[in-house]
Amino acid sequence: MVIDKIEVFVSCPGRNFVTVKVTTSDGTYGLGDATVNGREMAVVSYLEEHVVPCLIGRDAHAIEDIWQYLYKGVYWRKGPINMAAVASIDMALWDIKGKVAGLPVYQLLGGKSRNAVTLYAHANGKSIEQTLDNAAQHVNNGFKAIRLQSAVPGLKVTYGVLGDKKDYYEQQGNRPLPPEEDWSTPKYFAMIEELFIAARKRLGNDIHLLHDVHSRLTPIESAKLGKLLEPYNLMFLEDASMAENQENYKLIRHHTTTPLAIGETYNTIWDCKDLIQNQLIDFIRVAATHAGGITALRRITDFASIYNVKLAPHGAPDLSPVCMAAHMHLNIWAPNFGIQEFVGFGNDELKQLFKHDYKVVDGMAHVSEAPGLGIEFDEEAAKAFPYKRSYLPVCRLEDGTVWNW
Ligand code: CS2
Ligand code: MG
Repeated sequence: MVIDKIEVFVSCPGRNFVTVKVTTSDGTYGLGDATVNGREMAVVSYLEEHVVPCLIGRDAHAIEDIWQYLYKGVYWRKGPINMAAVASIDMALWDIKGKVAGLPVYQLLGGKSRNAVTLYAHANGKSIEQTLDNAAQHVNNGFKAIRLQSAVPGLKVTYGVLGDKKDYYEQQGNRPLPPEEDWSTPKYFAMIEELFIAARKRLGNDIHLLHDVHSRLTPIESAKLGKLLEPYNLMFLEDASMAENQENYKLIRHHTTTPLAIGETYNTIWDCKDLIQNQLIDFIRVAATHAGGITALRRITDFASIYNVKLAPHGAPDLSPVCMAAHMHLNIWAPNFGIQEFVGFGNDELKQLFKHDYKVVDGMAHVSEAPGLGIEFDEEAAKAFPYKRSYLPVCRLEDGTVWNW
């Protein structure tokens, strides 16, 4: 059974997705996600020009060899564009292997470690009250873990808080140039403790609370924030600071017992290695699409388990439903699974294009029993939603300095 055809589809059902379909000589096909938010066409060209021609005629079962061929074999290792291309092929090959075996992918990984996958929902708001109203709604719907983000008074825009637009930020397709946002650390510090004081009062102590800083703080400011939030018992504080210099997290770690999470932009095990082996974080937030697929996430997860670090995959809507399906199989298998971020795929266009087979009940995902990944993509319907150039915002301090987004 050899690889016969590889097709790359770019569609915009509310936001852009790059979907890869690998078809074998016996007609079996598998799907992969290659979406790199705001840089979609770079991956398409990398796949079509440099990856696809090398794979036609290769054994579709040789997942590990193909992974190594695309990683070690290319000289230019790592990087988001390269690794998203590797990831999409890898996911599609696992999908195919499962279909041929007649088994869901989690069975090929070693079977279930739990009954269902715990999810965390997002609660955003223009005010603390609105954030907590949204959080209370998630609790009513059965969620046991919620990420809280609230607008910072005095800033023009706050990430994830959209005023009267209902959609999550990244679901707004068609931003032909990057919008800009402002940031002030003092204004943020004036709000943030109030959010968690009010959250514990309103939601009690049984709900897991999480928060994403989007790397806006320096390490010493992150250390201060971690200490400040200790009384409110967060499940984790995400992306407090950048960790291009992984030493940054030593400083944060030495000052606080608030659990730390990072990894959504990481592309390989090397990006997480020092943080994991020095036990500077508690959750690793890699995504199958951005860190090299199921093969790579399985390896990172096993490595992390030795150091008591749990898997908490990135789950923003810029990862397609194909990636989320792959995560579900990893999550139900991983002995050191922590939690899955889950914003959902609300819009109707998107539901027309992608059909997944897992079910969400009371904030838990019940994983697909269909052979392979349990995901379908309607390539005919996709034609009605062509690519639209769109960017994430750029962040600036109030004096105009470009800042971390
Ligand atoms: C966020 C994302 O979900 C998260 O944790 O950090 O919304 C992130 O900003 C986007 O995925 C960027 O594309
Ligand atoms: Mg994040």
